[in-house]
Amino acid sequence: MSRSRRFLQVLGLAMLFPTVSASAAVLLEFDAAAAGAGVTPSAQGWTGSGGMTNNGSYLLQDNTGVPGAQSGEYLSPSLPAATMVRGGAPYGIEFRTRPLTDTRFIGGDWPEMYLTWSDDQFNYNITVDKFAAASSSGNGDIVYGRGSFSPAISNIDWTTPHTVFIGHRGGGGSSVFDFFLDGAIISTITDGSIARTGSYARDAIGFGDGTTGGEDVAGEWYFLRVHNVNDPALVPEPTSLALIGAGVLLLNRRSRKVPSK
Ligand SMILES: [Ca+2]
Ligand SMILES: [Ca+2]
Repeated sequence: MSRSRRFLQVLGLAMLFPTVSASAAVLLEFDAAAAGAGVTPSAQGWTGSGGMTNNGSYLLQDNTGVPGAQSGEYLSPSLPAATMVRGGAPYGIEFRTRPLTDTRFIGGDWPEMYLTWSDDQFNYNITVDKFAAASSSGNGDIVYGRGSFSPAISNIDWTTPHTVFIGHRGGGGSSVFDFFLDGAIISTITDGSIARTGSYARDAIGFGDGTTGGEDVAGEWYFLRVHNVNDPALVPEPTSLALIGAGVLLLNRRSRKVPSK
């Protein structure tokens, strides 16, 4: 390959995908579609009480038709120690989801459809909520807290699934979490607002229905990932990779017209 052609390709990559870090990596993942129908996180090293079904598109969390209140959650394999450190290195927790029934605005119901993780000092949790606190219709939110149901992302139309990305930024011994919805930054919450005592899912994530109390919630979980970057713009998406491929092809075609030196 000529130097000019190589230069054109590198230039093309830089133009098509300017912000991707070469070191961006997925640290752990469960992707329902990639796993395939019938395959649950239990088959990929996740633990927990489980109980969801995979239809080939998403994991279905639904015990609403079962008499009495149930629980069923998954805990990911642990990442290397100190992957999640308060005030430490970037990480991002990404998941695509859709609640099918509402989480009540009642303190003990926060784990009915939740996601949780812990760093070296604290445990954190968010709840997927079909309708905003105290509402039984309209749009919903992603809330944090246990009883306060404070919104990190509001006014989500859950008639379709959405992708949530929680980016960890550390510095000066403390952390903030940037909340993104479908790639757009929505809010930044300080660690102390979300932090709870506890170490469940340390250097890991857990998700699902974590309580046998309250009222069960049904919902869809499409994929869950932990990244070593804290901004979804730094995560290569399959569509972007396809664009790169198309760009390189185009440059290859064009470069045939450039005489070799
Ligand atoms: Ca609600
Ligand atoms: Ca439950």
